[in-house]
This record gives sequence, structure tokens and C-alpha cells, in this order.
Amino acid sequence: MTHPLPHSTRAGVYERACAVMPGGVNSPVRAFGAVGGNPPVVEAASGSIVRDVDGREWIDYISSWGAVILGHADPGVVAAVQEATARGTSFGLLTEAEVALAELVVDMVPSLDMVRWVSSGTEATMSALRLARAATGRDHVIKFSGCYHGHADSFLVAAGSGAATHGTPDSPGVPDALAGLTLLARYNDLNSVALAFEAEPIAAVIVEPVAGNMGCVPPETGFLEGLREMCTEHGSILIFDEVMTGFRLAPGGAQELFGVLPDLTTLGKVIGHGVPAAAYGGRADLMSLVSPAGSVYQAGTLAGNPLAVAAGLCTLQRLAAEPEIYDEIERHSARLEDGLSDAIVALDIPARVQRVGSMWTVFMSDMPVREFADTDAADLDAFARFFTAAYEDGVLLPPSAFETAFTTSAHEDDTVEHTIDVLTRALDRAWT
Ligand code: KE4
Repeated sequence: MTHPLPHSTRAGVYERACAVMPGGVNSPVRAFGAVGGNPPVVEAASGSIVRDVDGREWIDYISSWGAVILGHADPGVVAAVQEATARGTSFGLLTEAEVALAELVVDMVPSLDMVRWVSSGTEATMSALRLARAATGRDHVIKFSGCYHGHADSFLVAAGSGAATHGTPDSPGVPDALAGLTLLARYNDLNSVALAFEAEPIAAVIVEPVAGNMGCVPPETGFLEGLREMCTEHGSILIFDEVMTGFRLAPGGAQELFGVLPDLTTLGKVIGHGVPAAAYGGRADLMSLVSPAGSVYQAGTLAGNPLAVAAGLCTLQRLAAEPEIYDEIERHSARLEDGLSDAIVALDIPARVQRVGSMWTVFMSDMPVREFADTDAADLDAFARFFTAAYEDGVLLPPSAFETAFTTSAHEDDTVEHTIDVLTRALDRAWT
């Protein structure tokens, strides 16, 4: 991997960062607040390896929070973006490439008739919510405690008191009146969803079809199907937030894997392979309500950006044409799960691995995590010790117990075996 010589030390860059950027980072989790210490300052990455400005290297399982499913600096993606860059970085006008990518996405994702490009997962989910409210004429929406859908006001809500809990702001700056339009239900608990449906006319239910923002929590059998039935019964819009699961769990995402079709889908991360791109889409009758075809307003200067579209086309064409990529990632992820689960038994420690495909989390609890409240049983201090021991030994996990690790096609057999060795030692250190 060739890269310019480090221009500064990690400490020096982070000190400068804190002087001009809140918390020294541009997204909170990057500050390593949950695990302590100062964050790394990345110089470059390639394949499964990330290198910081001090020349230290880690096997990376953050994987740009799931975006780089083919590994960092994938040669095909780099070449595609370089070639697109030479033709201009942005036009603010229609290009054929963004049409080709839309056609590919509609072909790959089972429930999509049409799609609209945006530049972040937050834009995708906030737009899908506006569309659902417009389509139904209703204001209230249901989300699940522990699920994260980006930072739009309607999603930054915490469970209030009471059975069908009307949300209360989970951040300063979110108006009570808006937060109260979001009702909180419990993941994998259809009764809590039924209560919310009884409380208000519901525009939409938005759900991570595999939860990845409370750690990896799979949907239990019947959960997604139950949401589908309730939304159909009440004339509400079912939104699958597949920003994390889209194109990762299968070419058609979680909706292909589980065979449940939402009305709207939000996508991000893999869709641009790390270049800012996201999308929302779904049934033609809904998407035709979006401006300028319809009257639901949504816009974006860099939507369908040529560089992001070039990266996305290269990535999704590969994933569509080479399904064996998923088989390989599944094999490596299953090996990681088995190796770590064996280590947990051998060490006799209260920990467990939860995994769906290439999304996995090591919980510092031996109790199954099936909804957000179950994470209370996890020992966050033990996770911080586990993370730090792994980090010091060359494996970079997501720096929070409430995140998901991501395996990519660049994580090869030897890398996986070495990871198991490192994480086994880290588990031991976390509990001794
Ligand atoms: P962005 O606005 O960050 O592109 O996407 C928001 C989003 C929406 N939906 C789901 C299911 C997501 O996981 C995300 C963003 N995921 C986090 C990681 N848990 C991004 C990392 C960060 O916030 O820095």
C-alpha cells in the first residue's frame, strides 16, 4: 500500500481536530467515547487493513460502518471513481450512469419499482417518512427502541412512560410536539406494536429488518411477517431501513433473505461503497408522489453524484454478477462466530456472539439480546476492556457495544484465524 509519509502524529492531529471540530470528529462514535482513549487518525486503508498516521495497522471490522463490503480501496471501485472524476465531479443535471444504477437497484431489491437518490441514510429515512405521511394523511409513526435511522428529528426520540409510548426528545433541539408523533415499540415484540396501532392512526412503521444499532439483533421468526400484516391491515406504510442490511445480507438485502416485502425501502452504505450515496424507493404508486412527478418535496444538490454512482455501479454489478462473494463472506463470518463462541465456552465467561450473515456483535452478556432492554444485561466496562485489548493487539472492532462488526470479502482465511486468536486473548483479558 503506497501512501504519503505521515504528516503528523495521531495526538497532534486529534489535538488540532478538537480545536476546530466538535469533539474532534465529524460523527460522534468516531471519538471512541464509549471505550476511552483517543481515536486513531487514519492515513490509508487497503483490503481489510487500516493504517494510522503513526504507521500502526489494524484488521478492520468497522468497514466504514458497513459500506466497504469489497474491502478498502478495492481496485475496481478506485478505478471507476478515478475515471468518473476525470469527467467532472458533479453536474447538478441528469446522467445516464445514475439511471443505470437506479435500474440495477430496482432489479436487485425485490420490492422496488422506483428509487430516488440522496446522499446519506438520514436523508433517505427522513424522505421516506415524509412520503409515508403524505401518502396516508397521517402524522404518527412507529419505530423501535434501539433501532437507529439517522439523525432526523422524528427518529431522535426515546421511549416515554406508558404502554404505547409516545416518544420524548432524545436530543436537545427536538421539539416535544414532533417527538410525540413517534411511538416507540419493542423489537421482536408484536404486542407492543399492536398497542401502538391502537393508540393512534399510524402513517408508517420503520424498522431495521436486522437490527444493527443495538448490536446485531436478528428478527425472530414471524416478527417481520407480523409487521407486514399489521401495516396492510391498518393501511400503514411498512418501511424497511436497509441502509445497513441492503446489498449486504443478500443482493436484495434483508427483504430477499427473509422474504418479506416492505412498501418503502431505504438504502445507503454499500450502495456507494464508501462514497456518499443513499436512496429510498418502493412501490410506484408511492414514489410517483415525489416531486416533480408528485407534490411531496425532496431535493439534493449532490443526489446521484457521478463519483458515488460510479462506485455504486462497480460494486453492485460485482455483487449481482458474483453471488459467490456472499458465500465467501458467510463462510468467514460463520468461522468467526464459531471460533469466538468456542472461546467463550472455553474461557467460561458471560459473553455471546449474535450474527446474521456478515453482521455480528460480541455481547458481554450470556443472555440472548432480542430487544433493546436486553442490552442492559451487557457489561459495558467489560466491552471497553475487550475492545481495548483487541485494539492494542491489532484488531479494530466498532468502538461501542451497541454497534455491529462487518466482515468484507477482503477478510481472508488467515485474517479470520488471526482475528479469532486476537479476540480470544482479548476476551480473556476482559474478564481477568
Ligand atoms: P447516515 O445518515 O449516517 O448515512 O445513515 C444513517 C443510518 C440509517 N439507518 C441505519 C440502519 C443506520 O445504521 C444508519 C447509520 N449507521 C451508523 C452506524 N451504526 C453510522 C455511523 C455513524 O453514525 O457515524
